[in-house]
Amino acid sequence: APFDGARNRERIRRAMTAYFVLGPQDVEPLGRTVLDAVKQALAGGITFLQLRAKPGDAGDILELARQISAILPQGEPGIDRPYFVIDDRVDVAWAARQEGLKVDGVHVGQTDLPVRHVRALLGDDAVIGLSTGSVAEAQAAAPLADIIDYVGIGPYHDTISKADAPDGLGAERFAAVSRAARPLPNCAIGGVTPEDAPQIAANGGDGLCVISFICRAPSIEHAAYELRSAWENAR
Ligand code: TZP
Ligand code: MG
Repeated sequence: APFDGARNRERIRRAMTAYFVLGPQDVEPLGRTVLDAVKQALAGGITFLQLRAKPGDAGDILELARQISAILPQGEPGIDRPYFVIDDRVDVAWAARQEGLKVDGVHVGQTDLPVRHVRALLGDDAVIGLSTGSVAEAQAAAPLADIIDYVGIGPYHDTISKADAPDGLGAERFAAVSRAARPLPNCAIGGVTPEDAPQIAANGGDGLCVISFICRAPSIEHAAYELRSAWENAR
């Protein structure tokens, strides 16, 4: 494949395979810690990680990012270790990168800072993801393919993990959104489990993004492994 710049779109597309999102709110009610959950998910082979702490003070998120960074393997993201991004907080992602943490960038939503400003603040080699939930949002994202690195598309099914989320898109609407987002890599999020892998793969998805499937599993390591295997078998 031709070289596609410092951020390497095809490497990011491959890393959509098993994308794990979590914050204290997702695990602490279950008697787990973010750090333990991340350790186990790393052992299971996740390919992308997002720290999504809601609510979260900047200093607290930065401290969690330091702790996560310390347990991530050395080396290249997408090759030697999962990519690691921070949800919403461009300021925290910037500070983390200033500190030399293994924080690759940020994932923003439709009402966060516009992505051209995010790119200007974080620089050329940061990874920037954007949430999309409709064909219109994906059509607006696709021309920004020089600015953003991937889109999250969802909710795929109804979700229990995001209070203000609309109803699930279902496979057919997901297909239309993923088509509109091309050539950007994408992941499907919202009630996703390994069982969804064949349908998501058949409808233009590049990978599986989950909170509860991993956070609520009896074995986080096993769940992460199942998620990754399901995608590798389906694509
Ligand atoms: N954005 C759309 S759905 C969702 C987010 C953050 C939550 C996904 O969590 P789960 O538990 O995998 O449905
Ligand atoms: Mg957000």
